[in-house]
Amino acid sequence: MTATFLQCPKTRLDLSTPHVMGILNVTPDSFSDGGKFFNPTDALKQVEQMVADGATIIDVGGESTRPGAQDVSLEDELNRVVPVIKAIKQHFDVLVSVDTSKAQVMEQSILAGADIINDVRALQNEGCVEVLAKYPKVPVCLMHMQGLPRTMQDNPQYQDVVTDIMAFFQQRIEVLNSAGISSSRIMLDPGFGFGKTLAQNYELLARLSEFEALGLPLLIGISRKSMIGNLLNREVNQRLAGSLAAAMLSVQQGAKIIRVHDVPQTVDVLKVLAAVQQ
Ligand code: 9MG
Repeated sequence: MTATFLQCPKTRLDLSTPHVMGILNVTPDSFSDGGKFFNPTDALKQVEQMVADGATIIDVGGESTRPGAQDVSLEDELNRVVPVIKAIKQHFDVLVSVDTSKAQVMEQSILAGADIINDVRALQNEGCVEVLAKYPKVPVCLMHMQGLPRTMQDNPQYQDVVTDIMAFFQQRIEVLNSAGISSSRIMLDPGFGFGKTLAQNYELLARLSEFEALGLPLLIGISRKSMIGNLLNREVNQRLAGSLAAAMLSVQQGAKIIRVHDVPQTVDVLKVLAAVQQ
């Protein structure tokens, strides 16, 4: 049975109903909204809107993870995310996750008030497991990625996309458990678009319910991604309908947190689904 709540530093997140995580990229170059919320005032306005629209988590990211993205220095990433996390926690009653793969950014973000760590590299970078082990109330999302953002779409290969990702998760869960990080703090994310072909992404979406066997909450990010654009032949700003369909299919198969750009529309879709499921 998958856990029905997630313990965060100051609250318990009830997972009996799905949550919408609003994306806040404080980067100049993210694929969909790069540069839009780089200025802290614009960032806070966007947070206010996402919270009003029903987001219960805001995912703050200071490094673009789109295919081909350039690395960001530690100093730049800290300067981007830490003041924004502090300001969000000061002004809004909302959970904040930080999307980072750097141990120092994780630690400074936690000290600034971040509730959740979201790592597309699943805590594989040096020092990350140790930082999480030091803060026993902070949960973490481990995402699967084959390769690295700059080259991950070159020629992704799997024997079986679901089985291979499950094996990766099992291995990472063991590493974290051995370091003292209990499974009750771990969420999993198969990493749509991160080292996967179009066919592999849709196979993953079709078979998402198989991850329930691991018994940990699933977080899903498909919003406006290329797997929508390439299937439908749509530019980034025309991918709403495809993203909503993917969100609904994910929640129907057990996903607990949906990471999105379009908060109010996703909240509506999940309300319709909940009405049917009741
Ligand atoms: C930061 N980021 C970009 N895409 C993502 C996804 O699909 N999942 C998670 N957890 N983080 C993501």
